[in-house]
Amino acid sequence: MTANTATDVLLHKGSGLQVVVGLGQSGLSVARYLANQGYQVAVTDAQPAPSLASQLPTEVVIRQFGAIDAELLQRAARIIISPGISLTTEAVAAARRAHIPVVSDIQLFCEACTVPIVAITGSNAKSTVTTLVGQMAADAGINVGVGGNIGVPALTLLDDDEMALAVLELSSFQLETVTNLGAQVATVLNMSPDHLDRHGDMLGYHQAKHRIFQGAKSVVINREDALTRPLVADNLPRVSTGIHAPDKNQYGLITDPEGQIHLARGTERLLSADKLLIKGRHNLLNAQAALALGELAGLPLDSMVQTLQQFTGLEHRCQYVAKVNDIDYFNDSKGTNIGSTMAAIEGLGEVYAPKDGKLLLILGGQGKGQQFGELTPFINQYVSQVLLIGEDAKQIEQHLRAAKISEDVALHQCQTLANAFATIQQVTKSSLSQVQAVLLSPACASFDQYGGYAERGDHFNQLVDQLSASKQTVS
Ligand code: UMA
Ligand code: ADP
Repeated sequence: MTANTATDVLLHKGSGLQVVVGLGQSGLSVARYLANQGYQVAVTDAQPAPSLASQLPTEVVIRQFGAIDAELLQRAARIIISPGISLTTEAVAAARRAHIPVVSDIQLFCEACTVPIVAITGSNAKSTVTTLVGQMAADAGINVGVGGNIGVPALTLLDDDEMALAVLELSSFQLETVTNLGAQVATVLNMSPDHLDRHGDMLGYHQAKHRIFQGAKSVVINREDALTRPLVADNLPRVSTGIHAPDKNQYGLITDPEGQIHLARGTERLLSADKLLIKGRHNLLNAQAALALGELAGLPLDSMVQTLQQFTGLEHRCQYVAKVNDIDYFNDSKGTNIGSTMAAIEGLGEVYAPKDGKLLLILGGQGKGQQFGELTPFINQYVSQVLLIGEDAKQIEQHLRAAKISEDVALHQCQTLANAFATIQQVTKSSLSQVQAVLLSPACASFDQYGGYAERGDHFNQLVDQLSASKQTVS
């Protein structure tokens, strides 16, 4: 699939130094890819001894670790920046001022990729929808590559010569240095504040996300969120998703007189919502997005509907863990921004409210510059106890109080998840708390206390297991 002829190699050797900034997963994939293409490659990373250095190809001899090497960047013909590194990092900003091109691994990928690309971004639901579309393509017998922000560096997909379709989850960090992606179909699934510490404000974040539409052949938009519409290219084929009955050839929901909800395309009922294993209104939108993307990528509708019925969802996304002492525990550690936490509170809150049940919400970590007061209406409606953890816990409490959190909601500063579990045992002793479910949906990054959301979610699951085991020992 990749252009890697002897002539290319010769050409590349003369095309100047390629400097890879950041030696994480994506930096390693870039260094390998470019070295394999015959480029002269250098790598720099702020860590003194990045753990992936031992996996670099031997041809990569220039390795500057311990700081991002500003002088090396000034010698670059092109810089390939890792998504976790901000363009405002001084050495990178100086190189840009010197008119040295700065691109991401995704730019290299789309320039080399010869098969159609399904490109997916959004504040939330990216991994869920990307996995679903990938599964739909695989079930339809297509050799599909699934990668990007989901954890498989995009360039590694090019190793498969037989790949016929690429499904990419893309973050705003990856998109901010991508030009003319040229996807077969592109979407911004939804937009709510996230990564504002990196993008400055919602406008900067929106601009980065919307680069996904550059050169797209078709688009999927979310009718519930005007910020998902491309600002240009109104003439492109487009399919929309939403919570109301859809127009012809669009996706939406149709509710029977008996109250049964169906996923629908135009007037055609495709599947009743209770056949889906992933629950909540947000997942009905996610299922539609996957169908619409699949349709524009040429996947057969019948087969996609079959896949939907098998899909059990991903770990750490409103994942049911266990029932202990009559309380359900849910791990939504991937709820790392207020938009996802709102969806989780509303989705689960609606399940327990008819039984007079309330949620106990564990919130906190690194706040990323978000306005947590926006959670207050959801908390006031569905939550009776909020347990705060992590480095921005105090600030989150201030935001919630400033936004008039109800006096019926108790706030507890717990600092750590382990302390939170001690508090859970205290507060749930009283039936007055009304708590029927514990929800970890922190609306924050985890890096102050954990290696990532998965580690935080695993710790939560482990604490639930311990609680369950201690209960069995006592009884
Ligand atoms: N580094 C520096 N200076 C800095 C910051 C980082 O030198 O200022 C170095 C670190 O020392 C480290 C390397 O850069 O060695 C890490 O690079 P990275 O943070 O870009 O991480 P990768 O391992 O390359 O993983 C990246 C994505 N990470 C981020 O965007 C932060 C992964 O998304 C992605 O799966 C992977 O590429 C493959 O495409 C993770 C993520 O957290 C899951 N994404 C964010 C999110 O989903 O919210 C956007
Ligand atoms: P991403 O890859 O964008 O982070 P995930 O599929 O991993 O998305 O889900 C992240 C979080 O967002 C989870 O906590 C999940 O419960 C929540 N979520 C899933 N779909 C939606 C949606 N349509 N709107 C808001 N939140 C959602």
